Amino acid sequence: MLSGAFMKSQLILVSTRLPITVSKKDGKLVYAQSSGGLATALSSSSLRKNTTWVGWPGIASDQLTAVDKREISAELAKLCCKPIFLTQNQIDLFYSGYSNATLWPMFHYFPNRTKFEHEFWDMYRLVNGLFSNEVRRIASDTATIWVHDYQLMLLPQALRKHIPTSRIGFFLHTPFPSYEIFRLIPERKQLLDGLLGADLVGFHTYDYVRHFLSSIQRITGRNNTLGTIKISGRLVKTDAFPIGIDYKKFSKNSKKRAVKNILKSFHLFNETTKVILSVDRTDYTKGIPERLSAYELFLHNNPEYIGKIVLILCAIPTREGIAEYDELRRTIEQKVSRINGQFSTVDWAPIIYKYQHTPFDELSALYSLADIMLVTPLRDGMNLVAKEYVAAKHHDSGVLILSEMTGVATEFPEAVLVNPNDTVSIAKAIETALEMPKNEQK
Ligand code: GDG
Repeated sequence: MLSGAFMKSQLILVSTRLPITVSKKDGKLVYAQSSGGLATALSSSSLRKNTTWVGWPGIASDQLTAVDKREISAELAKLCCKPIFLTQNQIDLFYSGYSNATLWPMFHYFPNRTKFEHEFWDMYRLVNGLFSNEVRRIASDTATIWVHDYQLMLLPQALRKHIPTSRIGFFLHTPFPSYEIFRLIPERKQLLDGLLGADLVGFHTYDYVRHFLSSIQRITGRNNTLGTIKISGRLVKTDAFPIGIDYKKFSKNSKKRAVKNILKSFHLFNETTKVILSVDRTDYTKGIPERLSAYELFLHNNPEYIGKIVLILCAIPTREGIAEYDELRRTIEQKVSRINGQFSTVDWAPIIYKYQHTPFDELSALYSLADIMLVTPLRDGMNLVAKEYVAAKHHDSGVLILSEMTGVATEFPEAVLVNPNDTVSIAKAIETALEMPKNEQK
């Protein structure tokens, strides 16, 4: 429960992306909801009074006139959001560069995909400084400032310097890797010092807390007492706060008439067709090609399911224009087309592939429809999709096949747990899920 005093004080949420993304179409500004775990998870907090959400609105300032910027600021102010405008060069080096080409792969245990460039780091520092200036402009001395994610690891320290009386929290949405991985980052010490500016540093799981404390000890030489680190008379607490979902939103939505109508419109699926669902951003950490190989193996091993099973693969566009992501999309599309070419009959295809954003009601209908939810990331901080499926199925039967490498696996031991690198065991898990008695599913 939040205390009364906290509820009245000023709360500033800071994340790289705002929950609203602005784009320009035919010269006009268009506003849309941002997709991804952080936006979904925080959207209910933003409804609290006296809250401002600070972040980048998703469009390069080079594309905007002064009038555009004023309009964006005014529109977003109605939603308690404050935009920070970034140039294309800043986005390339800070966002696509240090954040997504250095920290993201490293934090997900992909050191061989990691790029180290001095100019990425210089821009990371500069943009964290820009965020600090903007937050300072609106923060009172007693504000609670809640900084999110790996793109803003230097921000707690920068804010502490200028607003020492504020309360600063930091939450990491990705895994925090083991020391052996973290130590590979050239700027490891500066990143940790940045986080130590916070009063509270939160992670999804105790394993991530343990990894963080071990890096703190070995890189900065600071010890901790039960997760609390003492720094010149100040305490920095660390703990696990596994992120949740708006449970009612997902459990109730499946009962809505609009969602039921969408379900009815899926006339392709008769009672005997088994439906497997897969929903992720198209990111190499999510293990989509490996998942497809496992499904291909399942079809080889179980020809009796030909014509009776369908995999609905919802791949949501993300970080488009970055070579590795474009390459991943091509790999997925080649695999989908190979599997469909190999097994399709004139009136059936084993995979329905969507590379687009799915509206919320349709996503709810798909969760309701699915007999099996296939969540097999190679590494994932938490994974909200797994939680959403369980919530949507709360009165119904269904089976969640879940990667051991997700944060959510520590909370869902009842799921069918798999090693995402082991395609044979994923194919077997599909068989197990299909044969599982209804009462066990429930
Ligand atoms: C990061 C961490 C951590 C996705 N596609 C559509 C859509 N979504 C929604 C899902 C879900 C969210 O986006 C995805 O969240 P995840 O947790 O699965 O994954 P990331 O985006 O990688 O999130 C992750 C999370 O932050 C929170 O801390 O769990 O580990 O990587 O809510 O429903 N929603 C709609 N259409 C789509 O096409 N409506």
